[in-house]
Amino acid sequence: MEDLQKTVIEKAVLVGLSAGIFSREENATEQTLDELEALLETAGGQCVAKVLQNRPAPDPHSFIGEGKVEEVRELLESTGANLVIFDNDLSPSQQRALEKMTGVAVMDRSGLILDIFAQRAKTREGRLQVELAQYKYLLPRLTGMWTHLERQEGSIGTRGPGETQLETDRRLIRKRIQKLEDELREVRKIRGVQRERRIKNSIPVVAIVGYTNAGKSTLLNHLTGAGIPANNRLFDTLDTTTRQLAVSDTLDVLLSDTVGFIAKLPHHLVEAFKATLEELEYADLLLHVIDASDPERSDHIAVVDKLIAQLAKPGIPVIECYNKADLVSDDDIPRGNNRLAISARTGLHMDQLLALIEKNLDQGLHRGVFLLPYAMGGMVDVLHSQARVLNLEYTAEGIRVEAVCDGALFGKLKNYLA
Ligand SMILES: Nc1nc2c(ncn2[C@@H]2O[C@H](COP(=O)(O)OP(=O)(O)OP(=O)(O)O)[C@@H](O)[C@H]2O)c(=O)[nH]1
Ligand SMILES: [Mg+2]
Repeated sequence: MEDLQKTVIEKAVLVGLSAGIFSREENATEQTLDELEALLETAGGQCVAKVLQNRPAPDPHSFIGEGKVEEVRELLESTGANLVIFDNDLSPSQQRALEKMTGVAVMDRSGLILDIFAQRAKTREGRLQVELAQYKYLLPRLTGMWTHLERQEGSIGTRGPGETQLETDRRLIRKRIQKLEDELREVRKIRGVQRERRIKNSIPVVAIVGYTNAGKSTLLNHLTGAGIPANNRLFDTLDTTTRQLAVSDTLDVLLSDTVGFIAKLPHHLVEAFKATLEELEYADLLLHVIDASDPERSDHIAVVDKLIAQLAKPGIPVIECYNKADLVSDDDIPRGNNRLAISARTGLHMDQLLALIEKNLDQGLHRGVFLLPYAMGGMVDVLHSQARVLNLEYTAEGIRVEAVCDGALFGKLKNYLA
């Protein structure tokens, strides 16, 4: 696939519709078209022209109106492009109508994002999730799809379920969806067991969330030396990586990197990626990483805040990390509680970030090494059930226990501090 990408650079015309009746989410603007271009480049394609159409409402048949479609067709001819990508979501019938009118393949933002995810997914779970989302996206688009268009395999929009599968009937695809859902349930069961173990060990979970390319993976790497790839491209990370981080003497946390958010994330994908995003649901604290140097940052913050509201525990504390502070001036960063300028690249204010994490998770815990007489052996069970035992040794002098416990238990054991 990588090789193919190098040789076949697909040229595409990008089209967006700005309509009075659209919500802010649905609407296309010059900025969302620029983002679509970045997505296209991420997928290995090249944008040759961008068209932004204004109408009070979409045309039910041609979406942007026949005159505009004609304009797009001419652009295709003059540039030699063979693909049109819409920034807005198209219904399956609109997509088909537009393919007929332009004579080339037409896809929408959801289709493009799905394609990128298909290129990126590496773990079994990631692949299952993407494949499931692709089938769900394709199912209503099955009839006649691609049949009138000759497209090279491996080009944008053709990855994942292959042509031959697409030609099989819907019943088979539904069956496949069923099977994928079963497999995913299995994978998730394992994840659930791992999570239970964590809850039992009562290590707080901190999830790093944020818009794609904000610097989430770089932050995890900086704090934990996780060594996961961090690249200047959209959706670099699809799999959750979790590492333990010693925040202070008494506080260890599990820090998780998550998949990046983007405006107009296809809802099939949100559904399919629930498992990955489940990290949010179980997190005790969120680090919302913001690319402070991005002119669209306030829109990005809004998108992420909305998804947090949907996916995380209500009332969960969020630390807003204005990242890439090395690229902007100090005045450009808003102040406030739980807000901080950082640079995951240079390490700026990492100590302050750790202090803020500790403050948010303050559980009044104490860490101590106790030397218990053997007559107090029963206390070992108490410690196991109510504290986090880090170390336990039976010595000639007594039972030596290193543990993190709450104030009440610590008070009881104070006299036995080694
Ligand atoms: N100048 C600067 N660049 C940064 C900083 N943090 C991250 N970057 C760069 O921003 C780009 C994206 O970083 P990633 O850590 O991959 O971003 P991400 O949020 O994990 O992105 P996705 O996984 O694609 O959602 C990379 O090129 C990083 O080197 C920073 O503090 N300063
Ligand atoms: Mg990442």
